[in-house]
Amino acid sequence: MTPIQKCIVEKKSNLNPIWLMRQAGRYLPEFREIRSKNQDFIKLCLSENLASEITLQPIERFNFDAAIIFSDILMLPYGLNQKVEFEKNFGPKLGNLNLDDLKNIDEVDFSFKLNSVYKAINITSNKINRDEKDLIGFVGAPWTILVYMINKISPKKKLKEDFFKDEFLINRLLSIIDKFLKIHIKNQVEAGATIIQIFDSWAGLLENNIPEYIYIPTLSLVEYTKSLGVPVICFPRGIKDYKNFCDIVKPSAVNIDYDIDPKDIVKNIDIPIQGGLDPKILLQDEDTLEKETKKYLNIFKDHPYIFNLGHGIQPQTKIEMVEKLVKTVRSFN
Ligand code: 1CP
Repeated sequence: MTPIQKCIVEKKSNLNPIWLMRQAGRYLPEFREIRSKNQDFIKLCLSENLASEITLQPIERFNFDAAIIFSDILMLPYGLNQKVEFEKNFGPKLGNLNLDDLKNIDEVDFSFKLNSVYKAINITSNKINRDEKDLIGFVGAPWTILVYMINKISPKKKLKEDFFKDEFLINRLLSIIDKFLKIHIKNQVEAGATIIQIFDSWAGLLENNIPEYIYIPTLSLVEYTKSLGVPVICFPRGIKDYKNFCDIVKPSAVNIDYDIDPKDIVKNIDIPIQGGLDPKILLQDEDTLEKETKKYLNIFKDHPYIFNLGHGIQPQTKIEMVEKLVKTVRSFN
């Protein structure tokens, strides 16, 4: 069993496995080199050999305990035939939504469109030592996918006032998203993903109706993933009440964000915990990094804990700082 599986399934503490959210990406020079020759981001995600190579880059450099497949949460709307583009220095731009088109997509069309993602997982799965390392597949949570599909660009700090105006559209979309996220999860697991992480990057934008948009739709995916025999890690970024989230949604593990007090969490939540360290700490000096890293390790010393960040690693992060972080975690006891 891998260290992460021991931590999640057997609830062992003191193992401190480590991987980092967005570890395969922009802070790595070897990634930037590939990216500079591949301007179309979606096409790059769908180039199975390159996607697998990028997935393994941070493993080769830092020997992390898990690889996370190089893909994007927005492959879901892409698979549903909504146009998705990534514009430099701006972020994602999605095309218009047409419910009639969406209704015509079936499982076969969708899986065919995303087939290269599954091939990339399969190639990677055959290249890693599966007794030692996990291969993480992932999806965006229904709420976060809904936000991108309706808003069409990053909402940044808040939703437009008329976001909820078309109740029929929202309800139809949520049911389509639920169906295809499950297909996407199943395909990733069949291709070799050993854990699924659900990224709810915009959970913090919701003040009301959290059961309706977050708990219920996420619970549906968590139960489905567990039924496939695979652990599921949730990251409801910015949600105020992590304890309530865990009590209702019952993920196999939960990733906390950097605004959360880890001391409160360790007292109140008994499921395995992942993450927490503010990715901006990696932009400071080595001593601060060591101190902050040890703070998390000490607080979670008697709790099943997977070391990770409280959000994705920043593009400006220096390689030496990641090396320092890994060394601090690996030598802690
Ligand atoms: O080179 C580039 O310009 C592309 C940058 C990039 C990368 C490297 C994007 C565009 N996506 C990715 C890969 C990616 N995205 C991974 C790969 C595996 C890894 O190394 O972790 C993962 C897990 C994601 C997940 C993702 N995409 C999330 C959830 C996590 C989070 O950071 O909150 C979100 C919100 C996205 C959307 C997205 N994709 C890319 C960007 C710039 C964004 C965010 C835009 C926004 O702020 O709305």
